[in-house]
Amino acid sequence: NFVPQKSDKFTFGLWTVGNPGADPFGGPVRTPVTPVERVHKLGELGAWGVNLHDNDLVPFGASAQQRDKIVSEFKQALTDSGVVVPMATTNLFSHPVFKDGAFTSNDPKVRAFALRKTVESIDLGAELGAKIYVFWGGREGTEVDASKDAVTALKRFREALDFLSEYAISQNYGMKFALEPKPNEPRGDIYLPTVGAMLGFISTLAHPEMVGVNPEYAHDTIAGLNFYHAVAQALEMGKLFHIDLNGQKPGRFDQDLRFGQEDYKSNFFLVKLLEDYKYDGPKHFDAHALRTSDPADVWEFAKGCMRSYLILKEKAQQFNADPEIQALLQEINAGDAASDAVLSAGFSTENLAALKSLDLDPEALALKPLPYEKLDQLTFELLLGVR
Ligand code: GLT
Ligand code: MN
Ligand code: MN
Ligand code: MN
Repeated sequence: NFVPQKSDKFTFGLWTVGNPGADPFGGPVRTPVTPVERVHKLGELGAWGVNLHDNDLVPFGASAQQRDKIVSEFKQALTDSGVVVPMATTNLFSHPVFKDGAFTSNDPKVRAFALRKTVESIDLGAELGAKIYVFWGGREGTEVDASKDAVTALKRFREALDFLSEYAISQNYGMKFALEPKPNEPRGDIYLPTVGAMLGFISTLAHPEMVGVNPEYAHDTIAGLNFYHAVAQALEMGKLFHIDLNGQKPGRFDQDLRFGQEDYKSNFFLVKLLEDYKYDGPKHFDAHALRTSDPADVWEFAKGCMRSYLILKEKAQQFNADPEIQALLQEINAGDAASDAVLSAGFSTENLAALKSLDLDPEALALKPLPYEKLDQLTFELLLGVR
């Protein structure tokens, strides 16, 4: 039970299971195993894929010869382990050159450098088979708003994305882009901080059809937003290209905890959403083990992410099959044929007349029982395994 299968499409970033446990107050606490070893172990544990930044695999500044050697060894590991690379991305945040942003830097040379690095990283992703390319604008923001014009910053970000879309199309890579919002950290404020902001921005791009979002549980939760609602909007728009699952307490620094570690109820509604609406993309765990973990515990972390998802998936099936819960939902959602017909027919002179002639008594409607206390308690009991 709860054994991950390839068909679950669980993925991890090389940077997640390779996280050495450093934080702003202390250095690394464990020596990560090599990318090749990480891939083998992920394969053993039942993960479907591994994702990477260019520099998770090829160190910044490596020669072409070094790059080719590293990449060919990595490809061999992928073949041997049966693990695929569904998503790739660029590290545009670690090197000091990006300290004031990459695509939105005021310095055109920095912007050009970021663009060229991303072109090369897209090539690497394509070579490894990635069909999704993520853009997380970690340093695209400010602490000092006098330093950058926010309108100009958006224009620069668009310029870069349009260039890169055209590039990927010109190479026939068949790639889709997924933009990942985050409100803050490492910058004081990051541009396009929410899923909704990204969705709005996408409609202004040259190739909106190839661009969607990569929402992350922790990023919305830091800001106190309802992640389930944000993901639902992206999904409803056909823009949920990728998802980053993890754990996070609201109002804190970016914790990137194991999926399922915090707020079971919101994790449950998230998993239920993905399952009920048959989200078919990768389920990426963008998280890392606690700083207190030793190397063995890192793999417990990875197993835990996948197992928690599968447990919540079973709970969603149980919820959908629970007679008492379903009866309540039916009661709450009971329709009225005449009103439904008017609401779904759209505007016309005849339908406007039909709307006006509906028998609608607000006093009576307000008395309709909404037993949400009961419903939420049943949900709680189901999740805690006492139903
Ligand atoms: C970094 C960030 C994540 C992004 C990764 C992709 S890197 O770990 O915190 O949320 O998804 O660039
Ligand atoms: Mn992420
Ligand atoms: Mn995060
Ligand atoms: Mn993070």
